[in-house]
Amino acid sequence: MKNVKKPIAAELDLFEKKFAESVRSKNPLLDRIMRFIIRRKGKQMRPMFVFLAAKISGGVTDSTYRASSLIELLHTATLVHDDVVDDANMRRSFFSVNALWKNKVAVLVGDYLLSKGLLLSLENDDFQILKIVSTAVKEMSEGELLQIEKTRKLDIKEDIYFEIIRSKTASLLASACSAGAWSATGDPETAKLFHTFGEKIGISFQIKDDLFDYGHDNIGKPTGIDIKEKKMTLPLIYTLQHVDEATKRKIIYIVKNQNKDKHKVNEVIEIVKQHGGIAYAHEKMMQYQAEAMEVLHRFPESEARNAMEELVQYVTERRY
Ligand code: 2DE
Ligand code: MG
Ligand code: MG
Ligand code: MG
Ligand code: MG
Repeated sequence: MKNVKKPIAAELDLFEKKFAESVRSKNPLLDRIMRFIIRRKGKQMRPMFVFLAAKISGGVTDSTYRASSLIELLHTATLVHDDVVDDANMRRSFFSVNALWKNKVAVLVGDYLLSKGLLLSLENDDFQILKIVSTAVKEMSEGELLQIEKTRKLDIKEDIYFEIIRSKTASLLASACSAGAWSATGDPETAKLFHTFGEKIGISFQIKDDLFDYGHDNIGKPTGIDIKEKKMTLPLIYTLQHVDEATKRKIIYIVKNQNKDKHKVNEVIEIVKQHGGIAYAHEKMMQYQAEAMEVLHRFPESEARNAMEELVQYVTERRY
């Protein structure tokens, strides 16, 4: 990550200050929670995508800073809401907002972050960027709902899986790259290319996240949570299509009825490993990454492009 941050180190520093300012609140409870969120910040990959996309396509402007704050505000809002939707107690190796302050507060905190993002853009007439990012948030909500609907029926084929991850995860990364490019150029073609690039990265990002759940390359994340939530992801979807009827019935039974039993869940994970589910998902992830690189290589080589390449590699090589 050192080389990724090098060409945008000053920008990331300033971003961090601006972001912290942008969530400040006079309400003591909100202020306390905002401080908590800032202290527990993640890897901040999305701002990196925004700044690098801007650098590659023309150069960082004032609007690039607002774009990265908008993206991070909405990203944070969706995570806070996601943990409510998923009933998750942990986020970034610590307690989630809903675990500490309960669902009611978490929903409102997400709303607060969302409205802060909207205001930041509107107050500065960043209409096109707001349109790019709001489209992504709409798609994320649709993706989450599609996931809930399909999860209930335990009926997910590969094409639906890709539709879900494209909308719930890739759309935001696509909009981060696209907004970054737009802030630098105001050019629809460049913004569109970066949208495609970000979408491919986002898909490989979520496949990686789903692989973690099977213990692949994982040094810090809990495993088996997706099965516990009856969430069928690519390794399992592939496996179900390549095992005999009896094994298929057994897996479905465990996911449906024994998904809280850690031993049974581990049994499913083992079957998935044995039948090449991990290898297949890994191959797909690398395929999307290669396609993303192809798009990136339409831009001339530069320090920023090299950094972006490294960031792209990091998405699939990270261990947590
Ligand atoms: C992560 O999925 C995807 C999250 C998108 C959530 C979007 C929501 C709409 P995961 P992890 C809930 C929010 C709408 C707003 C704020 C207006 O697989 O493993 O659950 O990180 O990811 O929990
Ligand atoms: Mg979740
Ligand atoms: Mg979720
Ligand atoms: Mg996950
Ligand atoms: Mg995740």
